Amino acid sequence: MNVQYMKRALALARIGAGQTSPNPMVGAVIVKDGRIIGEGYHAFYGGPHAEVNAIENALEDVEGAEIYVTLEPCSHYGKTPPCALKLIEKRFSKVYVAMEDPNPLVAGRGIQMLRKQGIEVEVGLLEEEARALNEVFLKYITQKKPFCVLKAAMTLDGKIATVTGESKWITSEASRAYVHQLRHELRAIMVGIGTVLADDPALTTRLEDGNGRDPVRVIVDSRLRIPLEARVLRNKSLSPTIIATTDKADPDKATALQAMENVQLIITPEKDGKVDLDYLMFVLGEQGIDSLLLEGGATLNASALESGIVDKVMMFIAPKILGGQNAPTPVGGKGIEVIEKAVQLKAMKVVPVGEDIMVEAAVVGR
Ligand code: AOF
Ligand code: ZN
Repeated sequence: MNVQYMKRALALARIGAGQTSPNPMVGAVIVKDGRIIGEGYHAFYGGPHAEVNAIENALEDVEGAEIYVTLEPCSHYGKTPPCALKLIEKRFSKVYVAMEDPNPLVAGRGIQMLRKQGIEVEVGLLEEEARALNEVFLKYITQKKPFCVLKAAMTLDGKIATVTGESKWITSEASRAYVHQLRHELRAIMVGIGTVLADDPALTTRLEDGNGRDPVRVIVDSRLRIPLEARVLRNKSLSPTIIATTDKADPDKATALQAMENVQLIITPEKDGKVDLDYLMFVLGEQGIDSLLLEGGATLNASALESGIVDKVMMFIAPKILGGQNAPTPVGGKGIEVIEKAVQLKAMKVVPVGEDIMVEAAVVGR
């Protein structure tokens, strides 16, 4: 057993980032006599699975070889036949699996199939890394709701804008580039109407190489205050803009918006006079949106945390201090009164990004 081979398989899997959704990123490495003889990964949604690509790329006969796969080989007939069968057919001697596939269609059956045919299977090598890599897939395949990342950029004293509302630019160029990479990798981006009225953002992906994929833009606007000239409605993007509103909004405005090219309306029931975010996540999930970057604004961030839709937070912190009693912070709303009821986070990680730091943590479900 060699951890390095699984590390390599995880690195291969990552190459598929942004291309495989809503399917997982998967990598595979074939080892014979202590040498890597084949490598593969799942390159794009609907394409061949990692194991098949690795076998295809192998430089020698794979019979008797070992294979390291970051996800349990599948057992179902989907867009491709089961990979577990392929491994049996090719007479692999041993399969190292980082984690079981949470897809209800697989869920241990792939491992079972292999073992039944006398192939040794070892599960759990670098499992934690594999789970982190596919955190989006893990949530989406089991709950059919998007994995939601709350992102905010602030000063060291926790301000997301000055007292006069100026927020361009708090963090460095490096942090902004990081965020554009996130916009490319996650399927949707969500902001509140307050942000649209204040900044008129385009919410597109701008990567240096120009190859970014735009996220689906979701604007939470319970009273349809969005101006018809807003950039998110006008700029040409291959991704649609979704306006999430309630049945209390002006029906004429709704009709006008619906008539616009590339614009879609989602009407949710009212919750405390606002869009029901949990219901919205359900509808977005139904549309195949597996992941969402919440670039909130204080009010929407508070509602999102309160309604329990947030899975992860990413706080970019710049080496600046702004002060100001009334300068906004990333989470507004009414606030929580007792520390005991705070939103709990775990697995906190600190990543230096240019001259800033990024603090990342998972929300502990309540
Ligand atoms: C992938 N790539 O390398 C592996 C996957 O729709 P299908 O037929 O491509 O099947 C998708 C399911 O197959 C996916 O949800 C996961 O459970 C399993 N494994 N999927 O896209 C891969 N190994
Ligand atoms: Zn497969």
